[in-house]
Amino acid sequence: MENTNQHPHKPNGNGAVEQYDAIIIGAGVSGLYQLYKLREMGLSVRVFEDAGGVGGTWYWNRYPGCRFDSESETYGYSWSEELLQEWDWKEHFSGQPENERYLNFVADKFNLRPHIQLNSYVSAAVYDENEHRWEVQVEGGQRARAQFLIGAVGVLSAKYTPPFEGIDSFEGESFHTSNWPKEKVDLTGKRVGVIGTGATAIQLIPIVAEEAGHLTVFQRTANYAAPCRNSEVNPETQAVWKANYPEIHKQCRASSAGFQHEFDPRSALEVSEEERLVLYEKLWALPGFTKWLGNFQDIMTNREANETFAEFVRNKIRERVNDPEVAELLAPKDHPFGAKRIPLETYYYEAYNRDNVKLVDVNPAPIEHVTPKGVKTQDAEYEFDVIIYATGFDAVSGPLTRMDIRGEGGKTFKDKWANGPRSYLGIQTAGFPNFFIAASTAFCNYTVCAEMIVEWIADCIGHVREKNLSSIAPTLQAEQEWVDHSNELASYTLLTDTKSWFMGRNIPGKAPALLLYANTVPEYRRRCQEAAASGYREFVVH
Ligand code: NA7
Repeated sequence: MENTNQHPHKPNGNGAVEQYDAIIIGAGVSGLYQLYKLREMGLSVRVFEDAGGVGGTWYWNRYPGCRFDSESETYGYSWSEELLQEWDWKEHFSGQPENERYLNFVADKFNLRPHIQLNSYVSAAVYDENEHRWEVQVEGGQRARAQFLIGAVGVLSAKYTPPFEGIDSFEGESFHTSNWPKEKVDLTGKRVGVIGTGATAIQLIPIVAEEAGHLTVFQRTANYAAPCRNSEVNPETQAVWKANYPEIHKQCRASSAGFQHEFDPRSALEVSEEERLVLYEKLWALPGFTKWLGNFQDIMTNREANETFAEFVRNKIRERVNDPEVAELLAPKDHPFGAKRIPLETYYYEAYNRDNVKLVDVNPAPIEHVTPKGVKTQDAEYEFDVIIYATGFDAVSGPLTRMDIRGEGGKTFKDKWANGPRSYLGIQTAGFPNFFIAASTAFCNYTVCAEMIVEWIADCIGHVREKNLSSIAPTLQAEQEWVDHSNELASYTLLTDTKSWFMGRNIPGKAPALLLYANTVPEYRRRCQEAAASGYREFVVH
């Protein structure tokens, strides 16, 4: 296999401006498939990737315990029967090392590497209105131009570290989970502090707890974590998947959220408490997001219905944590179940029964700053050898607004999205012709919607080329209607009042807006298909 840490030729920035048909930013799940699609169509394509290897999320998030929260057989690409038959998933919820291997396998199998330039962060992209071309600037000075620019930068790739004073003064080692080193980090016997208790921390904590001498977890908001129930895939199951992939993918595409789970059509409130508990126990015993996406249909829209399950989960936490005070701290009471992303866990709650693990609630006494020796909260000082920031991401808009992207009239993308995402279909933005966002921003099993979006973009680019057009961008009206429609859908959910990355509320100063499209997968696909089938009626073309 080709060495993923190097690239044959990274120009030094003094050369001429390179010309391509399309430039893709990012070589993760979406970017790799976009590259494959556009190459198949005969376009010259360049992918610029910030990382030292392909894989996106699965390159960066190599912290201990990192894995899919989707069933492996539903997360893998569906577009190559050969790939589906050749690849064996080892675990039902595959871990980061295997996921990274998978995406490297894809890059090799489809000969994608010659088109990918690693260690290349795109810092700026400017649209040339006369030539209908994008010119991108890669950090270090290299420039390249293309008619089409695709931001395949993911939704959770711009890491967020709270701006604690003194971070750089810390004398021990510190890591953000999404910038975890490739080399093993030895925590044996060390005093470790973990800041954050989101999905990432919840995967990480049980493993760190076993290795560290002492672990202190700083929690601001408790989460409703549910058992992942991961296991190895046996050969029989592997064979069943391989024989049934078309059916598996069909089921995912037809479901509300791109999984093989489907909501129970009944209301939680129309059945007796006894009946409710029977379903809840059954869901609890199953792997994956069944507890969320196989639940009564109204748990995500009706507060009272939601509370019946929220209390069920709190009781499960209380059963598993020995110290009742710690259990109460871990049992969320400030937001509905599912209003934040449900983390899947493996012995997370049991970690707090260990003598070497301490939970610190930072609500009464927030973290004030980082010191050379550790962390200072308002009422205590904690000394550490290692601090782990599991503090999340500037989601969805962050990776895009951190680049200096300028569309028609020099308008910046950052300004355009200052009050929340403004797009049509989550894919294109008015005033930024030929710029496409290839990231799944639906409530969707990531790859299921990402594939659909990548294919939509490829078709749209095919349309522009076929009709000899120069550019395409949605009308302002189509964009406004999409924003209104998305906000209306958001208003029917229980998501909007919660402080979560879904709402951008985890980032101080970020305008609150639901960053994901709260519709079902079939309905989202229907709208995307309609936009194309109408002959791109809602778009301005030149
Ligand atoms: P999350 O879910 O955004 O979690 C970040 C955590 O960091 C969360 O518990 C935060 O508390 C905590 N945090 C952030 N800033 C602070 C400060 N200043 N003090 C204390 N605690 C803080 O990110 P993850 O990486 O866990 O997961 C992101 C997604 O990746 C996940 O949903 C999956 O889709 C994959 P808060 O909740 O804001 O009170």
